Amino acid sequence: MKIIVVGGFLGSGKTTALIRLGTYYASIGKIVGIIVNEIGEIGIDGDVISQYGLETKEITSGCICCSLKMSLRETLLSMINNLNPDVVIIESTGVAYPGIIRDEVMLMNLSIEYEMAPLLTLFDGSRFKQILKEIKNFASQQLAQAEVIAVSKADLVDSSMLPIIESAVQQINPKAEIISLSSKNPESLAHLIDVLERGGNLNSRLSELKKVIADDGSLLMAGGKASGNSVEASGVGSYSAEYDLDENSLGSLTGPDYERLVCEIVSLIRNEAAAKSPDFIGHIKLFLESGSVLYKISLTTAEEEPAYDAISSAKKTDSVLPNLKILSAVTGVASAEIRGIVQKAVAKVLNENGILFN
Ligand SMILES: Nc1nc2c(ncn2[C@@H]2O[C@H](COP(=O)(O)OP(=O)(O)OP(=O)(O)O)[C@@H](O)[C@H]2O)c(=O)[nH]1
Ligand SMILES: [Mg+2]
Repeated sequence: MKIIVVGGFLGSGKTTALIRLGTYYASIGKIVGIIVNEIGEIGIDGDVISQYGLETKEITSGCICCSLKMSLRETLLSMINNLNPDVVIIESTGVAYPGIIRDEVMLMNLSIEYEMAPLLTLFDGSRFKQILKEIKNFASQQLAQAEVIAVSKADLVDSSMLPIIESAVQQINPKAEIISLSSKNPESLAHLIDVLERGGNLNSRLSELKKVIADDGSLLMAGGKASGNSVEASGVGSYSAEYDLDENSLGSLTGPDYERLVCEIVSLIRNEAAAKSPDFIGHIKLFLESGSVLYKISLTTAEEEPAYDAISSAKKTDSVLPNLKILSAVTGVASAEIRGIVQKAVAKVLNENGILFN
């Protein structure tokens, strides 16, 4: 069994990349299990990933590198027992230290033979400037233990900027192998898989690992600093919620109506959050299911317009009651404030459109 841990800040493209990795491994006959951790009580990525027919377990309401280490263990063990996967891909939250998750897995003494892929951390090339402005220290900590750093969304980065970003990232972590990644580009993904398949030596990782474990068994960050709570260190406020939508009041809404609705909600949240934190970065994501209509919409900076992610469903969704899930996690806005912003925006748009909700 191979275990791949994928880390990287909010909205850096982890889920998009792992869906493609998982689909690739499934297509060559491997049994694939995905574990995805979301910071809020309501998860969205698990729903999205399972739409692609991949076996997915979601861990919500906290971070598996801080408060939910036991949940990770239980989830991984039950996945091994029930699915017997060849490949397990673990997506951390965007506010986790991915190195700690890799270390936790290695300390679990799993009874079956496994190989850890090099620790992969994504760094969003398209938000390079904003990341350095808003969360330089936190992002550096995320990158510190990575073995492979993928400068993601390379298709959105000017080709003259790419080497500059790569060398800036290399300075933060001189030991890591730096690659560029566009999840839209099969060649780029093939290169990533190649790098992950090189595997690595478990013993040499274990000896590295011993350097980051304190005498009392607690984990240290690179540089000898105590790990602390990554969610607090990130300065990100977050809120997630799920709304059941009344089927009758949806009436004759069609695809374009839903598109307008979800766009309005996300834009309203962006505007209100930007009023408090003008340069925020993070991830505001919304997932809507109604009959055969299925949308995921994402926004990762204060300046961006909401963008749709096309979802080609492997599951039939007609039986699902209409519902809307939303997760907002942004820098510089307290969780209580983001909660108020989300609740107000959703209520305003649904009320204006005569949609009853719970
Ligand atoms: N152009 C482009 N967009 C991408 C790429 N990868 C991801 N995206 C977009 O970036 C947004 C965030 O992608 P996700 O895969 O949800 O990011 P994530 O890191 O899983 O986000 P969190 O789990 O919330 O931290 C979505 O709108 C994706 O479509 C890429 O390679 N190129
Ligand atoms: Mg994700």
